[in-house]
Amino acid sequence: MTQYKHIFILTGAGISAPSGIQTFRGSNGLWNGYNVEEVATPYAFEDNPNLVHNFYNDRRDDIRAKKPNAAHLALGELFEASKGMCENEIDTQITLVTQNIDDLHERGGFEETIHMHGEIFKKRCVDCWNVEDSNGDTSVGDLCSNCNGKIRPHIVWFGESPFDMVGINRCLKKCDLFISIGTSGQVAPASEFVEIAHRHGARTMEFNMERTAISQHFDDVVVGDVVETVPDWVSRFLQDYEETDVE
Ligand code: BJW
Ligand code: ZN
Repeated sequence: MTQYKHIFILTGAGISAPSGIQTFRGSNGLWNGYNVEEVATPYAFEDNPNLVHNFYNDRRDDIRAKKPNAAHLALGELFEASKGMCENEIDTQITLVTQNIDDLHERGGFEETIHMHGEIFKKRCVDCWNVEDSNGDTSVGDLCSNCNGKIRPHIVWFGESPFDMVGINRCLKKCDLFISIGTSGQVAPASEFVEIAHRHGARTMEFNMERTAISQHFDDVVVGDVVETVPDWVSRFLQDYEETDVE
């Protein structure tokens, strides 16, 4: 396993599900009575900003009370090893891109997580794009401290461009191992990452509770709960590294 020089990890709602954060496309695709496909759009925010603010206020309260699980912590350990911040030092660059808007990767130790769909603990101005931390509720009356423009959640809705796509594409093309964890593969462009990485020569692995709509694109599919499969893979990866180092 140690031949990998650059690992790209993509995570989705399934990694935070064991922490108690609901996924999007479970049995009925509802989040506490809200339909994500209807509420997570710029049109919904135009038509009914109160509803959208309340949706994210509820989610923020929910997420604040949750804790990182064993899968987040295992990836945090991998991050520390890649930075030489612990006894396991690895000569592998790790890029972690999450579709999740929660902060459980950061709280689990992966400090440089890229949030392609935004962050629930940030808000921004619709006019000047001034981004600020947002720990409390937001509402229609909130105005930008920079230009008095309207405030919205710093979230990527359907039809909007995900963040950091230039850097993400660069990393996808140069990684030699692509890993997808806990995502259904139903939302583009994240659903296309595996094919890009594969086309550029990467080995590809999927970790999910069940086979997904895109499982056929992966070299290896690991079916099971991420709290078991991810720590297991990370510990084997680090152990393998140590053994190769000793030789
Ligand atoms: C476990 C587990 C355990 C559970 N162990 N596994 C037709 C019309 C209009 C638009 C489109 C269209 N066709 C395509 C589009 C594009 C559109 C899209 O893909 N729509 C589809 C729904 C059809 N995409 C966009 O609009 C995106 N923008 C875009 O494409 O811009 C163009 C562009 C591209 C490239 C460069 C520049 C420009 C934007 C997408 C924004 C997505 N936003 C959301 C909501 C905001 C965030 C939030 O509020 O939280 O992001 S939608 C929602 O889905 C959320 C998620 O990040 C995203 C992905 O969901 P995820 O993470 O995969 O969750 P689930 O619930 O689907 O799956 C969970 C998985 O976990 C399951 O597989 C379980 O089995 C597994 N699991 N527990 C292991 N314990
Ligand atoms: Zn502003």
